[in-house]
Amino acid sequence: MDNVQNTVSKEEALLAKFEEKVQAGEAIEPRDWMPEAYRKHLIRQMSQHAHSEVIGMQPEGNWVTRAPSLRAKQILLAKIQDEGGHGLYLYSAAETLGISRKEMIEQLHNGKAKYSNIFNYPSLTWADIGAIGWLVDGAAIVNQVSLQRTSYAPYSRAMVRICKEESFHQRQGYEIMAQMMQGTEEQREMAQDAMNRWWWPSLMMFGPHDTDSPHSADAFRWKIKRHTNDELRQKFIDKTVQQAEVIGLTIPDPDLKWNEAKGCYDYGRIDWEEFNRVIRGNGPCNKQRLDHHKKVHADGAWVREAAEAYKNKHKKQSVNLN
Ligand code: FAQ
Repeated sequence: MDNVQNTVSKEEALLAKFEEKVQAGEAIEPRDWMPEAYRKHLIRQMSQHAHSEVIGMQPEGNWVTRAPSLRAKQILLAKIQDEGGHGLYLYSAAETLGISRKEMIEQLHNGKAKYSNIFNYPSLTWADIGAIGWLVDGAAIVNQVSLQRTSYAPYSRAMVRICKEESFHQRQGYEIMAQMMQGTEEQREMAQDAMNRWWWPSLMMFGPHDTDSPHSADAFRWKIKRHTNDELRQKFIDKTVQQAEVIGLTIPDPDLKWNEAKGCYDYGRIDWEEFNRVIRGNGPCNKQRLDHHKKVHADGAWVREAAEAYKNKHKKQSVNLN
């Protein structure tokens, strides 16, 4: 009985110290004690984030062979490669929480882990590549700038690096849209059509409204989140409306209106039924995205086996030398 009580009071003391540290704004490192719920919360969010980066390569990959110039192709290739790199930083950061990359991929494949709603839409024209860079990376940056100060240190460090690259991504997308808006009537229509299709799903990227966000309370208590879903969504809207105006694009929202009293834009109703349908696996491209990931993952098994064999060979050699 004494032993049980000792363990309980030791656990309570550790929890109190952890909460104190988080409240003081100190970062949590992998070797620090942390409550199981904090660890699980981070694994959920970080693995979802990593999967999003990697699955997010697919809609853009669709246009590599059809980029309209060598310059455009080089830029797009570099961007897609960056996204793969972001996935790798994030998987590595999540592994410090005691989950393996293999387990995370299994959870993606069996539907236990999600990835961002946005990557379940098709990229139909070259203007979609502009819209993805400008709107999707634009939304991702707003969210990730805030996550640079998240309480878990490996996640925060990954975010600092990722944000630098995302700014370049956002600009390449905006450049494509700006160029198309200076082009022919058909090109302008193509850019507006891409804007119409990507605008609302981009707003959904920030997650449900604060009143319907079950994870936010813990995320704030533990300083994983620094701003709410709605605050970040508003920030993105206010920034993007002006950028659209400059190049002559119309935001597809008849209720969008500057609110002088609040100092921000009011916007129309987001279709949460669509959001829920998409994140539950029934969006236009969910099956295609997951099937492709599964196939490529299986095709790459020999690379993982070769890397493992190489590592083991070197381990043996260094043991022999000692
Ligand atoms: N998509 O209680 P909350 C990128 C789920 S990277 C799908 O508010 P939370 C770069 C949520 O998981 C984009 N599901 O959750 C790029 C939860 O369900 P669960 C990825 C979503 O975690 C560009 C339920 O709804 N970025 O784009 C989404 O507190 C171009 C309730 O939600 C990140 O992942 C969604 N959008 O807040 C790459 C950022 N939103 O898990 C390639 C890090 C919510 O209980 C090309 N993540 N859900 O089954 C976050 O900041 C947060 O996780 C939020 C959601 C804000 C996304």
